[in-house]
Amino acid sequence: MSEVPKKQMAQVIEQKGGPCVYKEIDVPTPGPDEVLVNIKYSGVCHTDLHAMNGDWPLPVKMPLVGGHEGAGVVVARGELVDDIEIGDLAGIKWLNGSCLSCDFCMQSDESLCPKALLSGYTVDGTFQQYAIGKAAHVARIPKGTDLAAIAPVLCAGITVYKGIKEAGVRPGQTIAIVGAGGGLGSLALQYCKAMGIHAIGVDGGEEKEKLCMSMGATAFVDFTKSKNIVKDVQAKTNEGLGPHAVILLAVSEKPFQQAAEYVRPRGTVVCIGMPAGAYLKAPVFDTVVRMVRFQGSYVGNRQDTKEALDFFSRGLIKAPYKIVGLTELNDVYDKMKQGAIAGRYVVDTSK
Ligand code: 8ID
Ligand code: ZN
Repeated sequence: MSEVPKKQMAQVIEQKGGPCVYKEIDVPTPGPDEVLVNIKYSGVCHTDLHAMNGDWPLPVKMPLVGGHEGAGVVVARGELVDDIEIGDLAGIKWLNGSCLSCDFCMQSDESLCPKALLSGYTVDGTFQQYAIGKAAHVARIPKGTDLAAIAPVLCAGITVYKGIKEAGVRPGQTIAIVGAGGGLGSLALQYCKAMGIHAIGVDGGEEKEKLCMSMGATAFVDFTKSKNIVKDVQAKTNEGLGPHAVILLAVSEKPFQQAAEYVRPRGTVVCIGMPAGAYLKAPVFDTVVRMVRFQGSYVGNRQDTKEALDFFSRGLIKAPYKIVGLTELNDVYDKMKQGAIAGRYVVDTSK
């Protein structure tokens, strides 16, 4: 561990509501089953803002180093770790660790593990130069990968890839992606394209429309202009029957209540976005006679991670991101609060 410094720079949330404070802290030491990753780039997910605001009914560690889309280089490992080497590229994602032996872990639903450790939420995350991850869970990143470009895949990519699988659609069918111009949304459009699925982007404003069409959306509906979202989304589908699935990524409640109305009969509404205090609401009669399915989808397991990263490595996933210094994290949150981010911001931990 000789080249690993004792001190590092980090963005620390010292109290609920923030802001982040850029300061020097100790470099952590990995436990027996952990690795220490020198984080080069970390994507900024809307979840990081939820964590800072403390607006979910799940207790958050405080003080906290946020971040869970961290890509970097393994610089130290615990004595039980023998399947990842110093110098290997690795990613620290939302699911930092899990027990690997409960019913859920045994069935590869690791995100449901009651002892799951969450990066940048229940354990310190990746808005620091050196972060810890359980070796079993860190994403293996192939040598030569562009670490800034892959960072958003570590949460946004894995999550939407899993969500598409949970939607149960086939190539040639149609998914409406709600919140398509955001971080998760732009990646969802790219995964749909790679998987041969038609994607209708739903978001607001011309910048996001342009982005969605360039990411491979087959159509776009602007929720800020539409007078009837239900009709407008259905009108973009084959025979006006509605999309086979809706993937909800928006951070507002309303679209969660509209989706059941425009999804195709026998279709699936996949909930991924988590607006604070929001509820799902749908008419029971319609849900029954249209045989609508509601599905929550929460990040992905280790195999989903491997598959989602493989799509990236094959050059199929190219979503836009802007690189800023770690020092500028509070500015990124300000833009995020205004819904003004098209795509993803990635912080460079050396700046
Ligand atoms: O595992 C999970 N379920 C998981 C994983 C990662 C992230 C869930 N999330 C959650 C985040 O916590 C957040 O609640 O997904 C949500 C979206 O994260 P994000 O993509 O990182 O957020 P963003 O970049 O701010 O994008 C949100 C988009 O929603 C649009 C906004 O314009 C923005 O582009 N949007 C909103 I707000 N209201 C909308 C509406 N009514 C809308 N789009 C369409 N219709
Ligand atoms: Zn995330």
